[in-house]
Parts: sequence; C-alpha cells; structure tokens
Amino acid sequence: MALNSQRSKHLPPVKRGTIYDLYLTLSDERLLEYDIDKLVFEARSPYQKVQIVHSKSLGNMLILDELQNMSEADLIYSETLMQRGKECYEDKEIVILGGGDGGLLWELLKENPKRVTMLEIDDVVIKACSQYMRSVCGDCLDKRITSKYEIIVGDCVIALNHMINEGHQVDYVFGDLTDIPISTAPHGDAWDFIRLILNSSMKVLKPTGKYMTHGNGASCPKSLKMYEEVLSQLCVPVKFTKDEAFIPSFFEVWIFYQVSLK
Ligand SMILES: C[S@@+](CCC(N)C(=O)[O-])C[C@H]1O[C@@H](n2cnc3c(N)ncnc32)[C@H](O)[C@@H]1O
Repeated sequence: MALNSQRSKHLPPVKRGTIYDLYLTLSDERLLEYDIDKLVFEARSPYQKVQIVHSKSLGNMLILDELQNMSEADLIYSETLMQRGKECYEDKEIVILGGGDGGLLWELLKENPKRVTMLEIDDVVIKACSQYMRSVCGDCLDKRITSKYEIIVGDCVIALNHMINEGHQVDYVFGDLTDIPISTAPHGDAWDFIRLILNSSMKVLKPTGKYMTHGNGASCPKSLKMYEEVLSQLCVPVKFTKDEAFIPSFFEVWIFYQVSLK
C-alpha cells in the first residue's frame, strides 16, 4: 500500500522566535504544537512561572512551569473530576487542594454544597485566572470569603495538618494540584509528597467521604500503576474507581480517580 502512495509527506518546520512557547508536552513527553497567537499574562510567582496565553481553538490557557493546566475549552475536566451527575454535593462540606484556576470551585458551587474551602498556594495564579479565565471561574475568585466558600492562600499540607489536629472532617477532598505539587518543606521526591497529601487527606475525610483527583494521561500506564500502588499502601485501606475523559487542551484522554475508605 505505502509503495503505491501518490502523496509525499513533508514535515512542517519548527517555529521559533515567539515570546511564548508554542510547544508543550503531553503526559508521555511527546511534543505538541499549539495554535497560540498571544501572550495574555506572564509573571514569576514565588512558586512557579505563571502564563496565560491565547489559543485560536482553545481560548485562554493557563500554563504553569511550561505545563498546560486548564483552558477555556476544558469544562469536561472539572465535570469528570467532580463526577457531575454521579455524586451529590448538596449540603456537603468540601475541600479543594490547589484548584487555583477556580474552575472546579465554580462548578461545585452550582451544586449547592454546604461549604467549600479551597487551599491554593499561589495568589498570582488566582489573580491571573480571576482576570483572564472568567469563562472558567466566573466571579468566584473575586472574593476570598463568602457564606458558601473560602479561599485560603497557603500550602495545603499545612492547612490539612490544622484540620487533622482540630479533628475537622469533611465529605469530599479534591486533589486538584499541579501534577508535581509544590512542596514548601523538604519532603523527598514527588511521589513522597503525593503520598503525604493522600495520607493527610484520608485523615480529614468522614468515614463516608471521598477523595477525588486527576491521575495521568491514559498513555502513561506505568505511572498510573504506580499511583494505584501508592493508593494500596496508604495509612488506611482504601478502594477506588476510575473514570476517563478526553481533555481538549491536553489533547489526550486523562484518568480520574474516586477514592473512598474501605
Ligand atoms: C491550576 S490547578 C489545576 C490542576 C490541573 N488542571 C492540571 O492540569 O494539573 C493546580 C494548582 O495547584 C496549586 N498547588 C500546587 N502545590 C500546592 C500546594 N502544596 N498547596 C496548595 N496549592 C498547590 C498550584 O499553584 C496550581 O494553581
């Protein structure tokens, strides 16, 4: 068949010289060229490089340390993470770890929860998204506290420790952290830190509670298996279910976990 092909293929040239990076990596390290045509916002926070760029097909995109996090075309990300239609959030108490783009908070507030507390380390992310990602976060990042939610700026590990010491337990914890969360203390490698976040989260869940999080790309089975091994070795026995969705700005199928205490 290939020998009979009438067409010849040529590789497009690599584009250079833009003030923003057109090439971002997929979860399995493949490079993808995005149709970015504008740098909307750029700053270096104490924790990471924060950029918002405009893509012709995806709208504004939040990029943290050169990794794509959320775009205006990614409602499916928040909906799959929260398992919209399958979980009931009415009158529930919820904690979000990270989530600085405000997308998850905005979507959860539509489900009439009792209270949501968002623990996000980076004020620069919150302010940039509040200004330039409004189709994602609505107006929920404009205020830091209302009768329905509170946004606490700081390391979620410290806030989780406070909750553990106070014996404060909630119905849902969402792990909406960057793929490699920011550690403000020397916690060994990234997996140790992820383990710490998972163990701390289990301690603030009611016995009926759930930990909801994003895993990795479906093209990274080894990394997903490692995550599942970590889940099987937590301080308490847990069981989990999985779901998946194609995330437009990731250009790949992403795996999401729903973890509950056994
Ligand atoms: C923007 S959200 C969304 C994650 C996402 N959609 C993705 O693609 O990975 C991730 C947030 O986690 C926050 N974060 C990372 N480490 C943290 C920590 N230790 N405590 C609180 N927030 C943290 C980052 O600042 C970032 O805003």
